[in-house]
Amino acid sequence: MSSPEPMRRIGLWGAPSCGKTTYLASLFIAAARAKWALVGTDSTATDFMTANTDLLYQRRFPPPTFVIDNMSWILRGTSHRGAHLPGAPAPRPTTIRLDLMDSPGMLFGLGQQPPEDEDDLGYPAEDGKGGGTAASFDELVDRLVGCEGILYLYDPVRERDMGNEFRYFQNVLQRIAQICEEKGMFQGQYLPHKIAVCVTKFDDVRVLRTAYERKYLTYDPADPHRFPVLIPEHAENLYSDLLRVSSGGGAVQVHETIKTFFHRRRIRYFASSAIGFYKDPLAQHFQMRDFSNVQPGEHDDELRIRGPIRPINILEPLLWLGDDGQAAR
Ligand SMILES: Nc1nc2c(ncn2[C@@H]2O[C@H](COP(=O)(O)OP(=O)(O)O)[C@@H](O)[C@H]2O)c(=O)[nH]1
Ligand SMILES: [Mg+2]
Repeated sequence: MSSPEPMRRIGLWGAPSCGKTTYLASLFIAAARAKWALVGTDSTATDFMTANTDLLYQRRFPPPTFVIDNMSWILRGTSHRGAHLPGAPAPRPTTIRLDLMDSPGMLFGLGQQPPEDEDDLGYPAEDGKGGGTAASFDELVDRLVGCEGILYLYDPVRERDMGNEFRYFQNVLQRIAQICEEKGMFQGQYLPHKIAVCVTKFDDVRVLRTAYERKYLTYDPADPHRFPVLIPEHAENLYSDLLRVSSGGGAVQVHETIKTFFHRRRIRYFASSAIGFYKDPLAQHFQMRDFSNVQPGEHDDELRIRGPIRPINILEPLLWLGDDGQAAR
């Protein structure tokens, strides 16, 4: 009889408003569809998931979160790794712990105070809870260091407008590196972690068009809707192309830094969407001229989701990170 794998820990990390909460809200849906159970580790985590998943079903996005979220969920399912190969290991029960690292304080670590005009960084200036403290920063970085895998969400749409990704990223990464140095965790020049670099909002017109124009797309012949699928070999190209068109230009440096600090066998690129594409119910297939699943609200300026939720690549990065068999030694 096969014994259960030890629990793998994954930290979910990304700049404010890159889509972490929406990612989590759709994870419950994506996981259930793939027969993976997602369970909160306490009632705060469960209530958060219930409320945000419910909002998605109401075709609304979760509200912004400005407080420090110290929440975790456990993903339970069966790993079929290599099932298609001869002599494959038997499917085995798998348990993955997902920690949300979501704090404005991540940006301003080491006791720095947020600048006066926070608006350009995506937080309300009047929010007293949003500033972050040295303790919260250190605590969250410590938790990231303690994970085997890091799910790093990158929002190309936000970056195009704000252009502060590198500033945000390097602040956290340098601290992670320092702690790993102190603890003797480096493996040669590399951090020991796996990192899934995940471009969010794949359904956004600007993101999908880039992939389409560069010929990075295909579709699954078994999919009756013929929704576009990113060719896995092009996932890194899409990420790097999107970085190059971002407003600050500094975002390109994030990619270089990832490749400097993480072993290439421990990096994988994905493009995900929490909500998926819209398909006109009367059309036979997905249509390139009308696929946006987001629309303005009729009575307010809150964005609404237009059609059914079809999460794309939401569970996949977690399963890759949670798989201990591929990490380079
Ligand atoms: N088009 C699209 N927009 C998204 C998606 N996920 C999030 N968003 C948008 O990004 C905003 C911020 O997302 P949120 O999850 O709150 O980011 P967080 O601050 O990282 O938790 C949402 O209000 C949506 O407008 C997605 O999959 N597709
Ligand atoms: Mg949030």
